[in-house]
Amino acid sequence: MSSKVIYQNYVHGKYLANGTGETFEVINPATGNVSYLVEVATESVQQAAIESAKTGFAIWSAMMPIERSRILLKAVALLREQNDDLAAGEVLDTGKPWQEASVVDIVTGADSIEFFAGLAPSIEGNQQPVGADFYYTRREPLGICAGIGAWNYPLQIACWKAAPALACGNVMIFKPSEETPRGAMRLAEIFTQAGVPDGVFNVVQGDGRVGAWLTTNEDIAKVSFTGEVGTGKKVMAAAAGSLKEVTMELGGKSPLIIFNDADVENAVSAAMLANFYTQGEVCTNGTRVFVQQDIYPRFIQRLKERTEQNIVCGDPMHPDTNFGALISRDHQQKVLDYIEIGKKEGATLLTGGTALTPDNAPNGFFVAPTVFIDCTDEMTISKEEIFGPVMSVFTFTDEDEVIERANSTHLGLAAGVFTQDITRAHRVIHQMQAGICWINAYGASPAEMPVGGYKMSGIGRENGSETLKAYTQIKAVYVGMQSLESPF
Ligand code: TXE
Repeated sequence: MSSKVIYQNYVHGKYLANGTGETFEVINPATGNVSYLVEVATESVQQAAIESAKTGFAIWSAMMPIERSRILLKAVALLREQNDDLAAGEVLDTGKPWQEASVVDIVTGADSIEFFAGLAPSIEGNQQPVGADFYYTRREPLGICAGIGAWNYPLQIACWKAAPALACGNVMIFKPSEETPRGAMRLAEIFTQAGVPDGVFNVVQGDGRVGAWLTTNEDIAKVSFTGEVGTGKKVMAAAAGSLKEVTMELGGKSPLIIFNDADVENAVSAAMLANFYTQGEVCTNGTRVFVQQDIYPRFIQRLKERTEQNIVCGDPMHPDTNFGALISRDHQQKVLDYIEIGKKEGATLLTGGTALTPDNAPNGFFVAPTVFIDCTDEMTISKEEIFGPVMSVFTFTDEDEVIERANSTHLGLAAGVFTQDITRAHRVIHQMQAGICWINAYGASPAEMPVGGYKMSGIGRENGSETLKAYTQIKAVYVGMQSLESPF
């Protein structure tokens, strides 16, 4: 019998036993040890979650939006009060540095809930006269929404999906990645503490099989999914069976373009942020760095120096650590395999390229911050999402060339441009086939800014007032003000 803590599924404002005792292990990526166990959402839990959501919806959707807003804002206050404890939980589940989690993960999750709580009372329909008659519209909630999360920003992703859904009067059944179950459970506890009625935010645990159930269940109106492109296709295909609406936040292989006139230090900062923040496990990462030929030597020199001098890899809870462990041993091996392919296909290692065993975390799943130069567009490491700390650097001559090369991918999540020429910056970024773009910046994603991909990188948006439309449906009501004419 394991001595580890066993968490359960969160249904109707409390933890619910799954009846079979079937559990899965959650590993701490920095130590390789089992942190805790979680019960899988069995059929009895799944059914309970649906019944609970129906009950919650009847109460929550009948509330005034301002009432929903008040309750959600109490949850925001609790998230911010509990920031450090919640952040520590994210570090233990993901292996990301405390330096990041303590200032980004919970903060950006709370920001999104705060943003949509503020919008809730402004959701309105419209009215237009039609002769003596008139029609009006109502924006009504969809009902039960499913959220399916990835493992790189667990609590933030749960918040970003719950915020617009709940603000609009929907309820959510959320399944976090099986790699990182903790954050969603803490969010559910906080929602209950804040006064969110039972059943409005339920958390079911398990792998793709539980996820697949969410995508096919007839009582679920919409699925919001974050994950790999391949999984996204399965989710969308499964959702088609019951005509669910979908939001797809998928992978990327995004370009970061550095022109000759760019500030070198800022450009190097962007390249490092876009490849080494969260040890490279960020969907919007600019993993294809295109550098114009004149600035290239200086850029490469500073990139190597700063990568080798300024990155502190180790125990992610240590305050000095700014580069943590990858999510699992399998993922570590997947990234190392890509590095070997890069070498085999002729790219040159500028720095990194191996696993790391830091003294203060010798058993964790670490890979060195890695930079390949002399890359060609045809290489595997130039085309496929690695989702680890592996940067591919290319040179280019002119603007038309780099635009064509940057867009030559089936993905289209993000893009960045560094130049002091303001007209060139906007001219180039407007031609990027990507949904999330930065000029002389990289990675910032405030709640006000809608984010989502072009092409195979996704459908729909998260954050931004745009996203409210994805969580309401329009009802038109025509009102006759006179006796009804009829030929019959
Ligand atoms: O994804 P997976 P991961 C992307 C990132 C990378 C991926 C990494 O670019 O590609 O996410 O996350 C569940 N039906 N983004 O490895 O394996 C599974 O249990 C239903 C993009 O977690 O696809 C997990 O909960 N669900 C993003 C979830 O899907 C299924 C930002 C994701 O798993 C399923 C962050 C199935 N058949 C990461 N199979 C963005 N664009 O914003 C698995 N799952």
